[in-house]
Order: sequence, then structure tokens, then C-alpha cells
Amino acid sequence: MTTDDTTKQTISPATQQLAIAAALATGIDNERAAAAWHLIAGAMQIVLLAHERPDPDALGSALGLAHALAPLGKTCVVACADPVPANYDSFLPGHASVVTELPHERFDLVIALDAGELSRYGALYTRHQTFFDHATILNLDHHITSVGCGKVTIIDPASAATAELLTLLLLNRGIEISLDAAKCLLAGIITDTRAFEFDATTARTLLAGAYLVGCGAVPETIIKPMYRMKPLAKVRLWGIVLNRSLGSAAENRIVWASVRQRDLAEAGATADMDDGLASYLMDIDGVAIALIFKEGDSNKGNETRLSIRALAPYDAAAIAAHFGGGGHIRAAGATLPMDLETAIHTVIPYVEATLTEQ
Ligand SMILES: [Mn+2]
Repeated sequence: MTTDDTTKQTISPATQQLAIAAALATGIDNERAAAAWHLIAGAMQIVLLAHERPDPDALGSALGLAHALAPLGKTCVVACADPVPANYDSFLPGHASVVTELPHERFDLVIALDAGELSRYGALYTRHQTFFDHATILNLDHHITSVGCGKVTIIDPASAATAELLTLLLLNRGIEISLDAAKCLLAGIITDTRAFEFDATTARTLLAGAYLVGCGAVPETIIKPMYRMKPLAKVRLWGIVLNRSLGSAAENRIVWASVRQRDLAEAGATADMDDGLASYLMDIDGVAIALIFKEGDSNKGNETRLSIRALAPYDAAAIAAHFGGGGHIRAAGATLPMDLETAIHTVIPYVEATLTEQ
């Protein structure tokens, strides 16, 4: 093969990784990174905390940092008030080592990840409050609403995930990101952005993802179990429910479906398998408000559970509040003391009225 001056040299993967690392290392203020690392450098026994009801960013950040620190001779314990959800097992190396109770209190550093208030670490905090209230804490988080709870706190709302901030910190300090660390950090970034879909995703988020993929982490191994894999019974249930009950009003801007106990039995489904159905209805073209009506267990009397999803400017929480429930502006719910058909005939006209008021 011949080459000449006009032939472009291809960049080797190793060179590309170095270039990405150099770019990401500038994403965090040197002084703040140094202050954070000073606490880590001086500690040997470190407990890394993921917040209660953990998501993959909290756990992936804690496990990812623990994987990065282990080769430096640090003894790390990853702790979370709640157990690791079973469907995270396949993509979070080290998940089996996560403890829900501190083995002792002889830690010289606490690293609190993905939440900026100690109360968010749940029962772990309340059971060891005296220890935590006196401990040296490094707090790393990305939520703009966080107040911070560390001797050194870095809250970076420009990071789409705490795992993105950690990737910047590790690269700024020249710390090697192993394959296991990369898998955990990529899980945090992918799940906090719903696979780079949410508008928190920036070019830098993708660059951090690119670096971690360059370390050997594979997006599909996270995206598939998180967003696509489902039991056959769940698909059967959705098929039954959509075929029998899909309703629409206001020129299809309102859609709803209902889940009966009979449907669950027919599909061989468990009660949680309508999870995701409301979001699925929101992906119908033109829909502004989606509702799921779910028949209560008959031995609890007449009861219907309502889930509501809404696009701006509509307010799911306000609709839920009208029926005695609550939630967030885009996703809310209520429990109505009536049977399924009565609930549908009560709620839909009210939602139609809400829509025409806007
Ligand atoms: Mn997060």
C-alpha cells in the first residue's frame, strides 16, 4: 500500500482516548478537583454512599468511584439504605458488594453521591447520625436544588449525571478508569439521560460517554435491560389492555386505557406490569394527557387507581389533586373510591374540561 501527503492518517483508538481525556479534564475547575482529591488522598477507609431508593446513577457513581480507588490501596465500602434493584445486576459490576448497613464506623472519609442532603441517604443516615454528623464528607452531586453536605462539595448542574462529574474528576486527577469503573459510570450517564434523550444531555455528556465506551463499556448492555427487556406476561397484558380498553377524546389529545384484575389474571401478569403503559400512551402522536385506570383488588372494596401523564402546559398534579391525589407536574396519580367504569366516566369529562380551559 502506498501513501502520499494527501492521505489522512487515521487516529488510533489510544490517541483518541487521550484527546478525549484531555478535553474532559478541563470540564472541572482544577482547584475544586484538587480539594476533593485532597480528602480522598488522605483517607484509607472510605465509605461511598448512594442515596435511598437508588437509581443507577447513585449506585454507578458509588461503585464506579470504588473501582477507581481500589487500585490506589483504598479500602472502600459502598452503602445504600435500600438494596440494589435486581434488574441492575447485569450492568453494575460489584453490585453484590453493596451493603445496606455499615459494618463499622471506623471510616476516615464519607463520599456522598448523587444527593446533596444527608437525609436523602435515608435509614443509613438516621441509624448512624452521630457518626455522619461528625464525619469528613466529600459530596459530589449534579442536582441544581441540592444544598450540599460536605466539607468539600461539588454540585455541578452542567453534568447530566453524577457519573459525568466523576468522569471529569477522575480524568482531571489523572486516575485510570478501569473497565469495571467505566461500566458503572456509563450506567449512570445513560440512565440519567434515558439513553442520551433528555435535554440535560450535552456535547460533553456524549464525550464522557465516548470516553467510557472507549474504555470498553457497552451501551446496549445497559439500555436493553433498563428500557427494552420485559417479561412475556407484560406484553400479553399490554396487548389485552390496549385491544380492549384504549379510549380517546378531544381529537385524540386525551387517551386512556384501563387495567382490570381479570386482565392481569388472563395475562399471567403481576400487579406492577402496567408500569410504563402511561408513558407508552404519551408517545402516541398528538397526545397531551394520558391516563391509566387500574381496578383495585376486589377484597379492598371499590377502588380505582389513576395514573396521569401530561405534556406542557397541562398539569398532571393539578388533575390528580382534584381527585384527592398528587405528584409531579408531568406525572401524578390518585386513588378513587369507586369502580373502574364510574372512575372513567367521572375523570374523563373533567380532563376534557381542563384541556379546553387552556
Ligand atoms: Mn443523578
